[in-house]
Formats: sequence, structure tokens, C-alpha cells
Amino acid sequence: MDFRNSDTITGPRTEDILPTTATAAVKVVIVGGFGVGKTTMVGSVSEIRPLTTEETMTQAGVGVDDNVGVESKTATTVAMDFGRISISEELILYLFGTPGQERFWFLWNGLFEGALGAVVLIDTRRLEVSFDVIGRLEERGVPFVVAVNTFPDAPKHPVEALRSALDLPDEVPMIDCDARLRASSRDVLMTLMRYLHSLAVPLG
Ligand SMILES: Nc1nc2c(ncn2[C@@H]2O[C@H](COP(=O)(O)OP(=O)(O)OP(=O)(O)O)[C@@H](O)[C@H]2O)c(=O)[nH]1
Ligand SMILES: [Mg+2]
Repeated sequence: MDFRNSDTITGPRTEDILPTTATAAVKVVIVGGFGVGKTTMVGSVSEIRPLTTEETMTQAGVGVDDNVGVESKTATTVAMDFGRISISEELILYLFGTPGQERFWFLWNGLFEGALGAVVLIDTRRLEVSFDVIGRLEERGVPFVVAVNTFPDAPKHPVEALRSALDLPDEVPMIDCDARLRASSRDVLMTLMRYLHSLAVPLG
């Protein structure tokens, strides 16, 4: 377990302290198949030092972990990512990134407890790694938005084709993003918050 960008931990930094104006906190889970950019997204958008649990991938994972298409990846999340972002002076989001490797999916149960919504990150080069993820969210009844992470060599599909490939209902928002960029990751979270709000407001 590791606090990125830190050598010694000497106590909370000013930016780690929860603003006194905060009155509501929402738990959001960032989910997706192996290597779609979950840890990257939590790290780019978090205003506190993200907690990561990345471990080096070794030969022992060959044949167990599915790294097809992301062979250059050298580390993988083995438990969770954690970060925090203030959406407004009052509203704080707590972000939990899930592990992508299927052998760690049993951890999802704890990570989803109390979650109000989820972001499903997808990589259009490897759409198939997202099918099970979306199915599991639907089983749990957790509302989610889909964020298409833009890798440079990823094929561009029309939104309707993507929706149909993922069998996504029309009302589920879909947005392009670059998980490395704070503003882009923040837009994704704002889309989720707007969607959750629309679900909470009773129709006319
Ligand atoms: N070009 C590009 N690269 C990205 C983007 N997001 C992530 N990456 C890279 O893709 C790789 C995988 O990202 P991670 O954030 O580790 O993916 P993950 O979903 O947490 O992976 P697991 O925890 O192993 O499932 C890293 O090398 C990132 O630098 C993106 O939006 N664009
Ligand atoms: Mg990760």
C-alpha cells in the first residue's frame, strides 16, 4: 500500500483537511475492466494524495490475468484506490477505484457498500472487458454513467454503436474522457452527479 508522491507521512497537509463547509458526502465507485484507467482517474481528480494499492505484475500472473492489449502495463490494483474531491463547498465525493483483475472482484462487495453511483470506464480497444462489469452493476441496481477513456490508438465508434455493443439503456449517460486530466475526470463525475440528481427528482 502506498501514498503516491510521499516519502514520509508527517500528518495531514492543509489540502487533506476536510473543508468545514462540507455538509454532505457521497461515495462513488470507479469501476471497469483491467487497465482501463481507474487508478489514473482517481489520481488525476483527487484533491488529496490518492491512496493506491498497486503491485508489480509478475510472471506469476501469466495465464491468470488477462493483459491482452495492455501488455506494457507493469502494475495493477490489488485492493482499491481512494481519493476525495469537493464538488462544491458543501458536497464532497469519496472515490473508490476497484481492482480490474477478475481474481480480485470479490472485493467489490465491500467497495460498493453505501455507494450512491458508479463510473464505468471503458477502453474501446477492449470493449469485452466491460461487459461483465456492467452486468454486475445492473445486478446490484447501482446507477452508473459510462466514460469512454480516450487512448491514442483506440478506435472511434459512433455513440449509438457503442451503446448497442454494451447493451446500454438510452437514459444511461455516456461521455468521452481522458482519465489523465483532472478537468476531464471532474466532468465525468459532474455527469454522474447530474444523473443521480435526475433519478432522485420525481418525474412531473
Ligand atoms: N493515453 C492514455 N493513457 C491512459 C489513460 N488513462 C490511463 N492511461 C494509461 O493506461 C495505463 C493503465 O492505467 P491504470 O490507471 O493503471 O488502469 P487501471 O484501470 O487502474 O488498471 P487495473 O487496476 O490494473 O485494472 C497507465 O499506464 C496509464 O498511464 C488515458 O486517458 N489516455
Ligand atoms: Mg488500478
